[in-house]
Amino acid sequence: MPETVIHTGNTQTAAELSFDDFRKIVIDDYRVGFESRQASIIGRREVLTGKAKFGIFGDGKEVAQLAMAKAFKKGDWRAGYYRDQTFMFATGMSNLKEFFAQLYANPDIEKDPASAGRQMNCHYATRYVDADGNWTNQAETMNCAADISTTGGHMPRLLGLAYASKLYRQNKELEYLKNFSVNGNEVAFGTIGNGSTSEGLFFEAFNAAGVLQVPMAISIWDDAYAISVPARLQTTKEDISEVLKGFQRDAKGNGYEIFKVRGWDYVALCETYERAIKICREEHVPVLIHVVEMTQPQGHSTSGSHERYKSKDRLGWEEEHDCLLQMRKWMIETAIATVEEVDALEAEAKKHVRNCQREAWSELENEIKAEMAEAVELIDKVAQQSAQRDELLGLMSGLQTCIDPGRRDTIACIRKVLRLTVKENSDARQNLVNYLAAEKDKNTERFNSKLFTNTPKSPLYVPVIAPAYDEDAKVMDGREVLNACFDANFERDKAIVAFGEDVGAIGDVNQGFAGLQSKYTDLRITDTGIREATIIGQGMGLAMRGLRPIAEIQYLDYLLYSITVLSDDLASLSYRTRGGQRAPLIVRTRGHRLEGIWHSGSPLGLILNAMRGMHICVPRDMTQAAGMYNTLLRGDEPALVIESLNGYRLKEKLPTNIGEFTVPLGKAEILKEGSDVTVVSYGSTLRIVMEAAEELSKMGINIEVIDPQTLYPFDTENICGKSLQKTNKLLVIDEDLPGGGSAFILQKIIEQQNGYYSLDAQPKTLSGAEHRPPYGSDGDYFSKPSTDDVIEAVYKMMNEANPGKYPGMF
Ligand SMILES: Cc1ncc(C[n+]2csc(CCOP(=O)(O)OP(=O)(O)O)c2C)c(N)n1
Ligand SMILES: [Mg+2]
Repeated sequence: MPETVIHTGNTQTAAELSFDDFRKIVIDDYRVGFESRQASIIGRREVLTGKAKFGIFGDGKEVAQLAMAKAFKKGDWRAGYYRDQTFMFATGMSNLKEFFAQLYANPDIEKDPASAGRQMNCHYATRYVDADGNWTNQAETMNCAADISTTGGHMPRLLGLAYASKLYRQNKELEYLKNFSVNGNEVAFGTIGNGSTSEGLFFEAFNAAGVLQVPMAISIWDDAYAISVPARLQTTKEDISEVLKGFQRDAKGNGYEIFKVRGWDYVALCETYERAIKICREEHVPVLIHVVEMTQPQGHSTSGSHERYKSKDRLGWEEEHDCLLQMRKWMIETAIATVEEVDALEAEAKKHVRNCQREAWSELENEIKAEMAEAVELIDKVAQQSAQRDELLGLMSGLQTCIDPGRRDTIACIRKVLRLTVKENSDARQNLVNYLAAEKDKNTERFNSKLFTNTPKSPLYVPVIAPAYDEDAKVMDGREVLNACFDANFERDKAIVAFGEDVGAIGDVNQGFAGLQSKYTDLRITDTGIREATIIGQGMGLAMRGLRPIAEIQYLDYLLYSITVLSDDLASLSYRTRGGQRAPLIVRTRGHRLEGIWHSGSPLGLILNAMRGMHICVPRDMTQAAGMYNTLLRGDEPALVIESLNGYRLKEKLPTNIGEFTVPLGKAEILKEGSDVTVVSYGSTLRIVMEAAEELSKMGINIEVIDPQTLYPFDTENICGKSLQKTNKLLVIDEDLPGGGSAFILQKIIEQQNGYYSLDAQPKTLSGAEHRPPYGSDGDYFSKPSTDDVIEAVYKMMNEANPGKYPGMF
């Protein structure tokens, strides 16, 4: 079994305490650990008996977490994974009742404040946004960023949480943000399983934290397995801290402090955490604590048993090295507690956990049963007046005898009753219809709400201010308009920072930030390594801690390297905490046509599908982009802004209120009025559409051109649908693949805006080719919509509608 070289520190903590105090602390720790184990055992049973759907628990990881909790202070952050229940209990950020409420998927925020029943069990979060959209005082609370199930997926966010401390310590202009930091003393604690360190995101975040020198403390819970796959197949040398030794700081330069300690050695763990976190907190040096020789008493999760893939030897070793068993032994050997005392504590703990579980279950069950009783009464009345009385009563009694009923059982029963009685018309039936509608609202709130924060601080409520122009307004390159916008905002709001590849010294590859680093320092405008995923994570962590980051992805094509973080973590944050957490990160990038396979991307279909929960802004020029930044920087929701790559050197007029005017999200703009065809497009393609419009008008065809400006939200005032009432013909044009962004737009207009009813002709899309565009201008012409393509597409629609007036062209 594992032979490990262990580094432990000195024994300061224990030595400074009286034996009695020390004893009390240890016994209390053991109680928390033991209760946590009971929660795992009972939790698993609850899944196996069908009361909960899935269970994954922190058994075998308890003792290290007790030690970690001792080093965790107010203001600190955790970003971890599903094994951390003991830590959450020990810090008080969660408790046993909440643990069970989440296991049972209770959608009540009061009962499961982490996710309101939306996340699998052992996915933690503290709430830091109140109902009015105000931040709580994070400096006075212990903080836990909302977990995600994708292993390793939280590492980029962890980097950002740690980086915020660095900014708060080094940038004295941020001292006014007292709710978020005390001189940057906060440590961001990360946890990750040994297997998940194989993920690229782990290595990317690990390297970035070493470069940035941020107070990030990563604990690796190493149980030598990742479900069934052993360390041999996961990690070079089967030992992650051994592999990472090159990161150890030394006389030659910055790096990490690396610790390795056994997961069943309480004393060594306490010493190690105390020493490691002191360095991390005081010196802002990242630390790695590799906790080895951990176990999984109940196997990986409720999905299967580990007896299938662990040898008898391994299972025997795990039993013997169970961390709580070892701690118990040590407590008895060192006279901290007698056998009788520990036995009594354990018996008491078992009872306590059982009670918490029962309460959590009955709280949910009682609510569901009360709702069911109400529904049953209404169904009964319908049945009494129905021709299908017996069948309805049968359904009703089926509902009443349902084992461990859920809300879905009641609602499904009502819907069936209403289907069966569709031809009947009684007051009782109407009452049931009304009841269903009211329940629908409640269930929408429970299960479907808060994709966005929807607080009064939402960017959707930012006042609209039109751009103002002097008569002799300066005409300049688009990039200079943006630059002036960023300058004004950086001046206005000290919490704004921007970073990305080449953003600092040269002010981004297209000069949007040119000259601003020297004006606002490299703490605010900063170069990063080539690491898209952690650029987003860095921004997300900062945004969660009260800063206003603009994270730049150099080209839209490289957004894919960060898509997991955007999709799984950032876009789902508000939803998965039911509004308890937010990260108003602005992601800036540039895209659409320029040149070549990896510099011409416009994958809006992919983006719209992956990033629901973010605003998607597609400005046609830099003035519109500036107005969107002005809006977003005053709101509290995350967004992606895609600037037009080929627009930076086009001339635009500079508004006098460049840092103040706002472009409302979801407000489509009619760029050209017309009566023949409604043409909807966005971004770079609009310039082509406008060129085509001119030529078409010479042919006697008058198109209406609409720029939705943001794809999410899309045209909230139905301007496209209303235009269709006039033209009765719709053409959607973009540069994405066929069926990508244009399909999304069609669905919005045809279905959601009822455009279908205005159509006289088949709605059409004109998109890019199915492959990526070849390099060069010819490649662009033959694979992206051109002016000729637009003219012909419109003309063809006119030809189909009126071949006499518009004869076939070819
Ligand atoms: C990105 C991703 N890939 C795969 C999975 C499926 N999965 C869930 S847990 C797990 C094993 C993780 O092992 P490890 O990191 O060692 O943590 P442990 O469960 O052993 O504590 C896997 C593969 C996932 N949740 N996320
Ligand atoms: Mg593991």
